Amino acid sequence: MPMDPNAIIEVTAFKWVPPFARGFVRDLRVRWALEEIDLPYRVRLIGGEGDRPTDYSLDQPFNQVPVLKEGDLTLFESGAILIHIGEKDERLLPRDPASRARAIMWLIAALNSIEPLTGQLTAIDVFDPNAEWGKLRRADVADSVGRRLALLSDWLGDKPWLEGRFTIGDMMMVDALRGISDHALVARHANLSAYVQRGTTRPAFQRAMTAQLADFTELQAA
Ligand SMILES: N[C@@H](CCC(=O)N[C@@H](CS)C(=O)NCC(=O)O)C(=O)O
Repeated sequence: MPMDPNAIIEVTAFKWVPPFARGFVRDLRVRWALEEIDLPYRVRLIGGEGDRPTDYSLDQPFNQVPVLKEGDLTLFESGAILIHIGEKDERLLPRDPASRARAIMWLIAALNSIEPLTGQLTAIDVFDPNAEWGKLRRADVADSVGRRLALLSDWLGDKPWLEGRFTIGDMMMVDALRGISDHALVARHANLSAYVQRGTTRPAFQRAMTAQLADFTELQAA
């Protein structure tokens, strides 16, 4: 069924998260993509852990954010949502089939080859910093992340973006890199630091960040 071109897009976000997570909730990726192509959207704010609307799992089986709704379409998974938004505008996803495929490849690389490793570091540094198991595992995990980033840095070289031009693959990669709990691992590579900086100083990213932070309307601790 063709999509209604006038349907206003809705993005789900949390009205409260702990301070460390503010600015890093994954609806930011969706807001960023929409801001890049000047597509207006409205936000549906929902409660945090233990406080989801009762029927929310019909939209997002894992009870997470973001969800995008557009007319009859409901989508979850930030990667799928970015591809969907990218399809709307060549500035985010090239029309040439090979370039399009490679942009999607990088988006998946960020989700599948970077975030699973960096997520292990987050689990230690952010979620369980005093745990004995974390102290035993951390050096090995940091080494694995470091090796992966060195290879990414080699690939990027002196290019501004992973495929030479900005795509949804860069959006996902920049967001994955800026979320690494040990910033020194990125800072080791001047080109990766500059890449993250290039992404996060884009006006659209800044607008998305400001909007997410402004939407944490429930400021008391849960
Ligand atoms: N793979 C999902 C992950 C979504 C996700 O991890 N969302 C977090 C916020 S960044 C969340 O809703 N956490 C609350 C929970 O898992 O209950 C995506 O990329 O959309």
